Amino acid sequence: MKTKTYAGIEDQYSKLDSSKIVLIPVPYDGTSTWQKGADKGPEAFLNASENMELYDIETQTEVYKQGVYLADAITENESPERMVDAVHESVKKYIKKNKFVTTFGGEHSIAIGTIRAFNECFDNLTVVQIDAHADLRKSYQGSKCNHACAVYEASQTTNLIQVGIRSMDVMETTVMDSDKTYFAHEMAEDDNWMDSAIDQMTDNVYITFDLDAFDPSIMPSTGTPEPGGLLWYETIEFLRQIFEEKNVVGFDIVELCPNPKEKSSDFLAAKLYYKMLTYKFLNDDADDDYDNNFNEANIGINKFSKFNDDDDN
Ligand SMILES: [Mn+2]
Repeated sequence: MKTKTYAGIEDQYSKLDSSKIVLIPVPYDGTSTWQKGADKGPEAFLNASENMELYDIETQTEVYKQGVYLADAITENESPERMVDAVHESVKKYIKKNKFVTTFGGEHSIAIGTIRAFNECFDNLTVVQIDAHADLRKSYQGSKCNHACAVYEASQTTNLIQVGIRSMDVMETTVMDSDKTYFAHEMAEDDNWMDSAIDQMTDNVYITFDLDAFDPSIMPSTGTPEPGGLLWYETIEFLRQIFEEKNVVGFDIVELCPNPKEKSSDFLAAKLYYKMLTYKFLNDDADDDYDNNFNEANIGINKFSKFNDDDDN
C-alpha cells in the first residue's frame, strides 16, 4: 500500500512537507462481531480513489493540489487497546506538524484513538458522529476499545452529536443525550434537522463518519447494514454546511467492508472522502500556508487523567 500515492497523484502533491492533508490508513478489524472485512477497507478505498476524477464539478476545484500525504498504515493489532494507542500517537504526531489529519478504517474502534488525539489538541471540541449505531457501550466483549464503544469516551469528554442513529441497545439510552441525537426516523420527517444539529456545535468540529450511516441501497458493503439510512445529496449538503460554518479540524471514515463483486461502495467512500477535503479547502489557495490552529498550550496537558499521555513526539 505504501508504494503508491493517494489517488495516484503526482509526487509534487504527495510529499509530507508540502502537503496540508495527511491520510492515515488503519486496516484494523479486530473486534467486529458480524461480517469481517473492514481491514480490507483502506486498500479498496485507495484503489477506488485512483480511478476517480479529481476535478470537483460542484465547486470547480481540484483539492488534491493542496497536497495529500499518504502516511504509513497503522497495522498494530495485538489488542484493541494497543491499536487505539498507536492511532492516537500517529494522529497527534501529524496534528503537531500542523496538518489536516484524516484517517480511513478499519472498524469504528479506530476513532477512539483519533478523537482522543483531537480532543487533546483542540479546545471545546464537538464530535459529530454520523452512524447507524449509537456505539455508546462503555465496554463490550471485555474491551473498552470495541467498535460498539466507539464514541463512549467522546460522550464523556466532548460535545457529542449523533446523526442517523437507528440501532442501539436499551442500555445505551442511559448514556445517550437525546437532545443531541438525531434519529433516522425523525430526520426522515424533519426538514430542520441539519440546522438544529449545526446550532448545537461548538466552533471546533471533528467528524467521525461510519459508512453504515448511509442507506444500504447505496452503501451495501459495510459490516452491519441497517435499513432507513442517509442518501447521498442530503449527506453532502449537511457536510458542506458544517465545513462552511465551523472549523472542522479533522475527520475519519470507517467501516468499509469491501465486496469484490460490488465496487460502487468503494467508489462512494472514495468520493465522500474527496468531497470532505473539497469542502474543507474550498476557500484556500493551494499556495497559502495551512494553520490547523491546534492549541499548543494543551499539548502535554492531558484533559483526562484516566489516560496516560506518553506521547512526546
Ligand atoms: Mn459505528
